[in-house]
Amino acid sequence: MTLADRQTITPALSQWIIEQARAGHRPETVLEAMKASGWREDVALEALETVLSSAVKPPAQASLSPSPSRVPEPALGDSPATLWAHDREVRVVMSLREPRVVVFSGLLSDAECDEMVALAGARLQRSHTVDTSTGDSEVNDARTSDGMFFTRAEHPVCTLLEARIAALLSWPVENGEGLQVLRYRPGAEYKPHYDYFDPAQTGTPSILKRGGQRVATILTYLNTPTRGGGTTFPDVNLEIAAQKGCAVFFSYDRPHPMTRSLHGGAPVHEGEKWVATKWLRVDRFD
Ligand code: PD2
Ligand code: ZN
Repeated sequence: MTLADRQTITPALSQWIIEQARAGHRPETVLEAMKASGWREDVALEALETVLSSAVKPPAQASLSPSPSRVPEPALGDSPATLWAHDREVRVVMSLREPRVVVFSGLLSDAECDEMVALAGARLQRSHTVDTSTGDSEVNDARTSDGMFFTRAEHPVCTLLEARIAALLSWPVENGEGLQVLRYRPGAEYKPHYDYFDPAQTGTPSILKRGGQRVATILTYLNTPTRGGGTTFPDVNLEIAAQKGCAVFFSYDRPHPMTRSLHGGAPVHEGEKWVATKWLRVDRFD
């Protein structure tokens, strides 16, 4: 029997459509995917309309996006100029509520940045990203930097940065992945993406077994590129300039585009850019 012979809206198909909507895929995208796997357009459209119109009726509407998690957050309640981060004062440069973005200066000293660059430099390789359909890491054209990973507390300077981040964001050190250092040469960039793992991808459940979802990112700039290399948030037309020792923190309370946490590394035009990324999980990352 071919697919065309049995084009009815089964419970499995309804569930799949709801999952696509929950993952933030637009109905048009889901329609294209159904057509590509052999569904007639009229049947696919009817299935989408039937399933989505019943799924969006309250109270089912809330279940269309994943429920929110607790997220790391700096104590900015009374708008302090500085925050104490383990062993030093860090300055608050700017904050945005939606998406949640906070920029700090003085998270690392110049000497600490230089040390991290020297330690990482010898171990750089063409950057990989996690392929969420398999859980494996792969070279990706969207990311033309070179990178390496430290394990947690691998060097005293890593331990210090990790302790500062934990104190600044009131989030356990144990919930952090090891620091990743990236180097971008002129022309290199990291195209806009989300840092959370896409729930619709088949490899995601296996990735989430260790530490659960990512819920926040803090990028620390280890040098100042001469031109270009900012971190962009295209949904809100925001660009954070890369400045040595400064850091940009952003959180996403659910793995969904509604967090507006889409972000990218703009192309470097002149000089190099070095950055240390720390991803924070909802649970312990052991
Ligand atoms: O280097 C950056 O500015 C950047 C931008 C977006 C890094 C990352 N994402 C990342 O490491 O996830
Ligand atoms: Zn990112």
